[in-house]
Amino acid sequence: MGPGDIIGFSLTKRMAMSSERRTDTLYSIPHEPLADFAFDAEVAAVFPDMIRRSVPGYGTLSGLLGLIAGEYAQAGSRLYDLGCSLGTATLAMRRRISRPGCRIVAVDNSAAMVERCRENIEADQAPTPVEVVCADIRDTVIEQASVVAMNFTLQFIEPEQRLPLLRNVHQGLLPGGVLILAEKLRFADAAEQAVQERLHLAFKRANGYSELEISQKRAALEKVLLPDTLDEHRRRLQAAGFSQVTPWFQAFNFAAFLAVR
Ligand code: GEK
Repeated sequence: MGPGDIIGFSLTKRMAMSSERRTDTLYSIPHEPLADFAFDAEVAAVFPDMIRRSVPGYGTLSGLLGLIAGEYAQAGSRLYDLGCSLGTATLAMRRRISRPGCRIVAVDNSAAMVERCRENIEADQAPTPVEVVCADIRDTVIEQASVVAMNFTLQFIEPEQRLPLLRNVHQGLLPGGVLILAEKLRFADAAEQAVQERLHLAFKRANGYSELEISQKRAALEKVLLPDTLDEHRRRLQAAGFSQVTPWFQAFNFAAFLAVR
C-alpha cells in the first residue's frame, strides 16, 4: 500500500486479486428445511462477495482497523485476529505494522475458512509473520498482545461466554494494548431498531439480494448471530477490565469500538 492510497478501497482490491471471486447465490433458491447458518466450504467460497454486500462499510471499517492496529502495535508483540475468516483484518493489520518483531496470530474454527485464509496470506508480500490457526477462539491463549481484533465474531459466541472471552483477551494484553471490536448492533428502542433494520434491508436490496435471499439468510442467522446493544457492549467491556471504550465507526446497525486495556 502506498502512502496516498485510500485505505478501504486499496484493501478490497488486493483481496479481490488474491482470492477467487464468486457471487453469493447461496440463498437464491428455496431451502426446505432451512438449516442454521454455518461457516462451511460453500460459505467460504463466496465469503468476500457475501460480506461486502451484507455489511455496510465493511471495506472502510477493515481498512481503518488496520490503521488503528498500526498505531497500537508494540515492538516485539503479538497481534491477534480472532474469527479471521479469509484474513481481511489480518492483511489490513499486516500492511500497517511498522514496529519491529511483531507477529500476527489469526484464528478461526472453520477449516474451510482457514484453508483459504492461508492462501490469501501466502499471496501477500508484507513482511510481518502470520500464523493461521484452526481453533476455537474460546480456547485460544492470548499472550504478549498489543492488539486483538475481533471483526464481527463476538456476535457468534454464546451470550454467556462473551464476558469470559473478553476477560481472557484483557488478561493477554500488554499495558497500553487494545481490543478492536466490530459487531452488528441491536437497539433497545423499537423505533430505532426499525429504522436501522430498514436501512440495512435497503443496503442489501441495493446490492442485488432478492427478497427470498434476504428472508432465508435472516432466518438461517436468527439463532446463530445474536447482536447486543451499544450499551451492553460498553458495560461488558468495562466488566472485562477495559479502562476506556470508544466507538469509532458506525454504518447503520454495524459498529466498531476501541477498548483500551
Ligand atoms: C473479517 N473477521 O472478514 N472460534 C473461532 N472462530 C469462530 C468461532 C469460534 N468459536 N465462532 C465463529 N467463528 C472476519 C469476518 S465472520 C463474520 C468474521 C460474519 C468464525 C467463523 O468461522 C467465521 O469465519 C467468523 O468467526 C465470523 O474481518 O460472517 O458476519
